[in-house]
Amino acid sequence: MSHFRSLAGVLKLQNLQCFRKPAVAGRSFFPNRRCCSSGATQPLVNGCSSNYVEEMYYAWLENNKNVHESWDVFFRNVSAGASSGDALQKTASSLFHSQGLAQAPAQAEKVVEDHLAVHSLIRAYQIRGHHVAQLDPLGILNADLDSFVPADLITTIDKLGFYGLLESDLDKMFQLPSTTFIGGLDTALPLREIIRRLETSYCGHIGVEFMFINNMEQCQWIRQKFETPDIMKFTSEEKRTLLARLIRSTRFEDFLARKWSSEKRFGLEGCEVLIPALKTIIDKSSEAGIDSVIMGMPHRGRLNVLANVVRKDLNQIFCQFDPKLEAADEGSGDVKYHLGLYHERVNRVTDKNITLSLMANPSHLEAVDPVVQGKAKAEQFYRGDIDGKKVMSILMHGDAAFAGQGVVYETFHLSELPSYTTNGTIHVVVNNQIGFTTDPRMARSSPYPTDVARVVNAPIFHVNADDPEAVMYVCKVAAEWRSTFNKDVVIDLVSYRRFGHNEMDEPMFTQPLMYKQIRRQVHVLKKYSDKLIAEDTVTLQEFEEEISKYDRICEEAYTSSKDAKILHISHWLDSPWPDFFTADGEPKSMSCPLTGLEEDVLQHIGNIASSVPMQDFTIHAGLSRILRGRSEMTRKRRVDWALAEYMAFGSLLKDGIHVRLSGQDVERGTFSHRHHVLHDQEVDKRTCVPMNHLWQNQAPYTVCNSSLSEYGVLGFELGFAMASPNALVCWEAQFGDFHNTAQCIIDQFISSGQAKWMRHNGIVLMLPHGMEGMGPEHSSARPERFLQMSNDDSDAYPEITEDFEVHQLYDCNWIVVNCSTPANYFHVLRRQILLPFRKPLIIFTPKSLLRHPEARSSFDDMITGTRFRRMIPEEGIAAQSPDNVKRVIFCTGKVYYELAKERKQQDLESEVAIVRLEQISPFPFDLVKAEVEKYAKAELVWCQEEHKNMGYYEYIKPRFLTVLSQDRPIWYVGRDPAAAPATGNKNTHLTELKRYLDTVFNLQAFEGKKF
Ligand SMILES: Cc1ncc(C[n+]2csc(CCOP(=O)(O)OP(=O)(O)O)c2C)c(N)n1
Repeated sequence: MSHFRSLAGVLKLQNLQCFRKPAVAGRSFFPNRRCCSSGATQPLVNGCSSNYVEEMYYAWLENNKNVHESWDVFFRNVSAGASSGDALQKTASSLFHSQGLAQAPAQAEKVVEDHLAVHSLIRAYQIRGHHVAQLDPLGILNADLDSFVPADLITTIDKLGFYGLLESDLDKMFQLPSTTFIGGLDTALPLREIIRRLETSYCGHIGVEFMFINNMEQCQWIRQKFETPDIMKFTSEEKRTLLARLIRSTRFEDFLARKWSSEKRFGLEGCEVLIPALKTIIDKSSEAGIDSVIMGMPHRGRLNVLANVVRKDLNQIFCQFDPKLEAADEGSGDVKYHLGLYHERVNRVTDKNITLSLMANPSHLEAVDPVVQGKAKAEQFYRGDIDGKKVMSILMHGDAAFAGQGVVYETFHLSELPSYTTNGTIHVVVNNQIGFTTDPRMARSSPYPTDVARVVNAPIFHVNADDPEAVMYVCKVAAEWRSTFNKDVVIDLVSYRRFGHNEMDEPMFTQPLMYKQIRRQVHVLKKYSDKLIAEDTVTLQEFEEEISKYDRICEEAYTSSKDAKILHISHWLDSPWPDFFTADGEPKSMSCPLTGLEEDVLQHIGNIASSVPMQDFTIHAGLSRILRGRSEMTRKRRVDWALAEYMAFGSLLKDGIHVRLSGQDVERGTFSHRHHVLHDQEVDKRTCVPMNHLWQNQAPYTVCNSSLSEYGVLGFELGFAMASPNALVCWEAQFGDFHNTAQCIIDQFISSGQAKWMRHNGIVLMLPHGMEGMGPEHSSARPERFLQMSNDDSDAYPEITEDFEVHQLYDCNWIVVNCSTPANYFHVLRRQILLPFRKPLIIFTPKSLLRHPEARSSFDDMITGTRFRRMIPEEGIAAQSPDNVKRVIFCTGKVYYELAKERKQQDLESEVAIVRLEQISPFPFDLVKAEVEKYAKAELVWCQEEHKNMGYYEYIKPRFLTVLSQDRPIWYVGRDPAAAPATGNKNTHLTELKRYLDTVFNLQAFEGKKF
């Protein structure tokens, strides 16, 4: 076989030596047998590409009657040892002699060469046709940023020479390869027609980029969709629907512009086709069975999408423009072009129910992408929609943001991962060829803004947005692509922005020539309506009536919007949880639950956690040791950190709560303590998740190692947590400090999401934290950052009512804890779900404590009747005689163990009390007050291992002073202020540790000092 492959190579090289780019001349082995049947009738001279030779060879091997006589002679000659060139000569001459043809062998070779050239030409259009497609409606820019015309496209007749073809060849017939569909039912076409059809398919208003896809079936599918003659046909009905949608899109923007000429709305003018485009995608997807679409989009055209795609009541949209209306709901709200929405309706085209949700998002472009994906994944998961046949996501992008924002890349890389895939997303780029004031040439290095999608082999359909039918066709194909292959696809709507970045901006400052052209540009609605009127699809009167009808709808909604007295943010919820809250959106109860468990449940989970609940499963010897340790602990009614977590997760699963833990290497655990996925040492890829073997009817447990991303993955998990309140969704950072690459998700969604969008979210962030001499990174999860964003008032001592604890949790924007015991970690995880509302939970999790012999808890602290302790007071000798206590050290987390050890060594257990703050925020004012009053004569110290300008001190200090009515000082002991979170020098680390331990137990340290 290799003989024939090299033969094909020889043929190629001999015949196509004039080609500059070897890729053009066919590049891959393609054992497609479909054309074998025609091989019997096709003579050798009609086709000689490498693929074709191989096809013929396979067919000949099976039976020499399968191929044309010429091939038979040829293969027999080669098999007899002739060189390929000789074989060809011999074949030609024997054939011509036997058939009495007068053609000379040299002519036969020319025919072969020409066929190869035509095959290459076809391929060139498939690969590079988009470079010359007429994509820019303005006709002034090149969508690929380059005016270069590929040498191998026949844009002028003289370029035939590139292939060694002549003008006289234009009317010769050429056999078409199986990798093209331009022939329709014809297997051969004249060269002139071949070029014409290729131009129609690849160089018109659609530019298709797909030949980088490493999948033959997918490439064939796309070729068929764009090459088949006359495939882009629309019925009159479809055209009328398209026109009606374009009218709505256009007139909606016009209406807003008329009524609120000086308001920012980030209008869609120049890309009005987005609305019919989305509607087509939704229609086609609904036809294929989709009944829930989750969308994310930036500012541009958002109000239009809300009005005309999601179908939000127009009067509610118009209310948002009234600056005098006050908000009825709690929270600070958001600007109108960020609000989300959830809406169930009937799709008029398919007559099927469909739910559309547009996710609320911040200004931070593309930040919502992974959030949408997470929510879509969760909906698919909870509905058992494994292949995404019911739920899908659509993401819209601006061209500058799509190219510039790294989270786009991170999101694409989730698209094919089993625990993160949404089974194909349709991306729509509103490519108005400008980013605010920045020209695309300054905004990206890639030819197209969409090149990022190539990493996942997503096809990219560039389309001139001033050709609505081309856009609709592309949308239809994209929807079919998704339902056929369940893979991402990109639609690049090459358009323009009629006005400035927002309605107040003057674009002529920076893009004068472009905007001169834009002013001359005939509106797409005008162009399309003229076309339909000219071809008698609609009459002018019908067109005008449709416009008046929609204008009337807008006017009526505008009038009724004037009656609104108040704004309801709750009307803009993108993820309502109707069964979780009351009809008014309130929690059904207001109690802080007990979170302990029956002893037998603890025992059962402990037993499963120490076992391998699968037959014939060989685990690693080191893991056997760990499991034995768990078994031993369970027997002794004790837990370490990993087992406490097991018990929290396992018990929630028992109650039907889905638990999902995602992050880098979480399955084993960065610190090799978790081991939630066991790997058979004998059978490759055989795994066992004991957590899923706990109870018969338990909820599923998902534990998944993520891609190496924080921004993308945390956003995804946040989205996942939005779908249902009955799930514990946890994201664990590899080390806590890495969370800052996801800072945007933390700031824009987690910290402030409820205030802006009234949306509850119970996501848990597990952030390994602790100064352990590991250097500036890997040490601090930056508690100060989270605490600085906590919304509890530092200066107001709250009213302490009976249900203060739960109210405080309800009012806060997130909960920040640093547990010092496994039992408390267990309780806080369970409390997260047992609370009657949802709040993000930030946990600073330990590293060395995972194995610290003292960091163990007894079942006694976890059984029924026990609960999360916001503060753990001194429980030793000091607590028995508080008046003898000279100093109370308040601290949080791991440093407690260092303090307790040092206190013991210095024999200060009756003079120094140590109090642990487990819930740092919201601050347990009530408990701290009780503790400082108990030790009324003692000096109060806050001790932390972090640097003074980091950690917790800046947060706790004003709150302590509020508790103390500013009457007593709270001294600081810890590391000095610093720029980096920790030293890189082990020795310095230990010196610093010794220094603050010395200070904290030096009872004279603050004598004579001023606070
Ligand atoms: C992450 C981020 N950086 C900067 C901005 C400020 N900004 C708002 S719109 C915009 C231009 C966006 O251009 P493009 O993505 O092409 O969308 P268009 O506005 O042209 O529709 C910029 C830079 C932002 N919103 N988000």
